[in-house]
Parts: sequence; C-alpha cells; structure tokens
Amino acid sequence: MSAPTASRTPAVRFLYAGAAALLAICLALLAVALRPSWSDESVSLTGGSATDEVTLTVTRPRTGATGVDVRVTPRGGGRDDAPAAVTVQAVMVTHGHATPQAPARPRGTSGTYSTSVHLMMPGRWTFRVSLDHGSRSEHVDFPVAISG
Ligand SMILES: [Cu+2]
Repeated sequence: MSAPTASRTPAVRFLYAGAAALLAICLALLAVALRPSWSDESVSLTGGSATDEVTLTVTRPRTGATGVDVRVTPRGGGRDDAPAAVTVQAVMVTHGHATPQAPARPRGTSGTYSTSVHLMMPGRWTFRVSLDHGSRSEHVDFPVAISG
C-alpha cells in the first residue's frame, strides 16, 4: 500500500544513483576494452637478433593495405653494419597464406626503412623482417593481431 511513497525515500534514491554511477563506470570500461578493435592506431613491436635490434611499426593494423616501418639498430653501435637490404613479408601460418616479400626502402634517417603490405583477412599475422647483411641474413618475426 505504501510502496509508491517508500520508493521515493532518500535511501532508495541513493541506491538508484549508485546503480547509475556503476553502470556508467561499466560502460566506460567496456569502451576502453573494446577500443583497439576499431581504432586505427599503429602498432610498434621491438625484437631482434644477436646483432641487430629491430622495431617494426604497422601503421594501420587492419585488413587491406598498410604501411610498415622498420628501424634497425646494430647492437654493436656501429653504423657501418646497416643491412644492405630489408624485406618484409606477412604470413598467416595457420591458413598457409603469405604476402610477397616486399623490399623496404631506406628513408631519410639512417637505419629506417619503409614499405607496405596488403593483408587479405583479419587475424593473427606474423610479420617476418629479413635483414640481408651480404655474407649473412637474419629473420625477425613479429606477431601482430589484425582487425577487420
Ligand atoms: Cu588467413
């Protein structure tokens, strides 16, 4: 009988306000959690071999064409040891497909190279960076999640 008036008590209003605040926090957290799946933010990963530190940047980690930047830093510190040629290939091992090996062209800054690849589908790709040092060559693999 007294339910309508009881639901207007300050305590109940306080609970509603609390629930609304909690819902707002949940939605905010969900937005943050889901953000990478639709953002075009570039992805950078650093790996390397015994002689080179390699940083790979995928400028647009989505299906389609994306720019790929490679930065090579010889661990010895010597600039003379820069690779003669750098190529990038994206491989989807589980599906058995791969992009052609794309030669990366040197850019203005020493040790930086750029190219682009075309990714046919979303999923987990491996970006294989090959460094040709003439007498020896090395590969560094970077796993990158690509969204649709
Ligand atoms: Cu695939």
